[in-house]
Amino acid sequence: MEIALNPMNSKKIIILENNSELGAGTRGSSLGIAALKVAALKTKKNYFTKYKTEVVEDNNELLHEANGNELAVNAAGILDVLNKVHDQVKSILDRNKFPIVLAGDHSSAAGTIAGIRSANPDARVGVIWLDAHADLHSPYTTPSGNIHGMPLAMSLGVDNIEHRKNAVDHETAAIWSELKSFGGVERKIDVADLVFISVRDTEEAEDYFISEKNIKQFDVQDVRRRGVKEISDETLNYLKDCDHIYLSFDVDCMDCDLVSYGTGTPVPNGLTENEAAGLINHFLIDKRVCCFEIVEINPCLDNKQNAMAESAMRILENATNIIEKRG
Ligand SMILES: [Mn+2]
Repeated sequence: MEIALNPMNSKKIIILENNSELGAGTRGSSLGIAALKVAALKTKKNYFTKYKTEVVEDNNELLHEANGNELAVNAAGILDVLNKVHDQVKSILDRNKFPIVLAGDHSSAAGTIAGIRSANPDARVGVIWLDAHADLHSPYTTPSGNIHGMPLAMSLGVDNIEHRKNAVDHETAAIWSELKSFGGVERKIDVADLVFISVRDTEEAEDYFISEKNIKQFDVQDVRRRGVKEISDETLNYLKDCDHIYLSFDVDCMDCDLVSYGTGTPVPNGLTENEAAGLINHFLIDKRVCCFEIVEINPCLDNKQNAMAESAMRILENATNIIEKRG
């Protein structure tokens, strides 16, 4: 039987699905995109037939095998996925399309940033990181070995070895070196071009790094007190020398008690859905924002059925409309 779908009517946006969850410490974020698709059915807007979707081949079957690398769990499988994310993001940008990346765990962002960098080798790339966590760990500082806590250290090409907590063996050091350098450039971004929003659950080694490097950050109270417009304007102005900006939305930037526990590492006292949406919508008006990524939805952990995916889906629909309209 032939089933006719709506014609794809967007020429601008391509959805890139990366179902990899090798970087997370709890299981289920590979179902995050499926949960988003279920959420989309409620709105009857045919979101997923409007856009061409490309899929990254994952290595999630590796989860069923023992992994001996305790300080960089599943590193080899993740490196392979990140190379593919890099290639596919670069390819989408090379075709002058806007990639919306929907991913399982946040390690995906290292591949996305690498792809943006490769597509724009001479450009300065800024990063806006909406997250409860700083994701600045390396094998030298990680308390868990989970690589979804490391994508920014990979992208910045840093070890934070001054504040090391762990003795790293040669094999781990070698693959970590590859994780920092894949995609052809060792330092994809600079600490001066990074802005944290809603980061509130960090480890000491990360705190030292953030304070020593003077990384720009806005906490939840800043957003609540000053409003999304002022914070987003100040963020974009802070990144005024960047040619391109990547917007990374880890759903755990939102308050787990207000929104949902449907994410791998839920943290209280976060943004409301409206605050997160407001910030994202303001950022996306700026045409330098060249890629938007949503990560870490985990329906297996959701205490309110599919609430996290439904929340993320509302944000995604609004964000997509803004990208479509900005010309
Ligand atoms: Mn994260």
